[in-house]
Amino acid sequence: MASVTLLTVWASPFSMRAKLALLLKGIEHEDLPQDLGNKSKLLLESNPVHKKIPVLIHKGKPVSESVIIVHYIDEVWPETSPLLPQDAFLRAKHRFWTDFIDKKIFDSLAQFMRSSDGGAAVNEEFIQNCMLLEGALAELGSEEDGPFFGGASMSFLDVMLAPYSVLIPGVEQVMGLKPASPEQCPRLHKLFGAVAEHPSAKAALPQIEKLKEFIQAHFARK
Ligand SMILES: N[C@@H](CCC(=O)N[C@@H](CS)C(=O)NCC(=O)O)C(=O)O
Repeated sequence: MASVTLLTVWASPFSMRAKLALLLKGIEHEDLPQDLGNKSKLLLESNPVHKKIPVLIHKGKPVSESVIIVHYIDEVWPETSPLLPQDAFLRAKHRFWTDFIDKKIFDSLAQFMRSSDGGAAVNEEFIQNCMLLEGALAELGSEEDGPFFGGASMSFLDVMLAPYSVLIPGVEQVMGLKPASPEQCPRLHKLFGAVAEHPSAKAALPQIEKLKEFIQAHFARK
């Protein structure tokens, strides 16, 4: 096994985060794609509590949970592309909005995907959550500094959010999600546009067309 190995599923937004952090930092690693319908001994032994991907195995030691994995990567390889800001208050902000993304953005999107009534109410909630995130972008940095939370370069929060740049259009195009408009969330639209152009993100995130096939096969309402 390589010194750095990622147990992964390509369509998982959580896997995408770990992969993107590794690529941003230029860390040599091996991907071990997992079948969640038939979990490997390695996955079960590496993440015995949740039995979920992603898991990062570094020098034989497993680290689970995407947020914890990206923190770990940033701490172990601090010299290239630091992801979290130096300032403790700004670090707290990155952690706060990461928690918001996982608790509010992900949950409202997942609820929309599971809804049996067309999901209009939860779609509205999703848009409101995106608008709160838009406010965070304005609060944490000026547009002149660059499109990302990290200004010109991707930061921790950008890594957390990047998978949504493919997930949202995928769910929009397959399941009819109404995303926040460019008028409602101009900075968020620019951020997603910049993610689509970023070389590491291009390598870490799937093509929207491929993701759409996955969403169609696994989530589309019959
Ligand atoms: N909070 C976890 C979520 C990871 C997660 O939900 N992984 C899913 C795939 S997207 C999984 O492994 N599911 C397998 C299962 O639930 O049995 C993280 O951030 O890493």
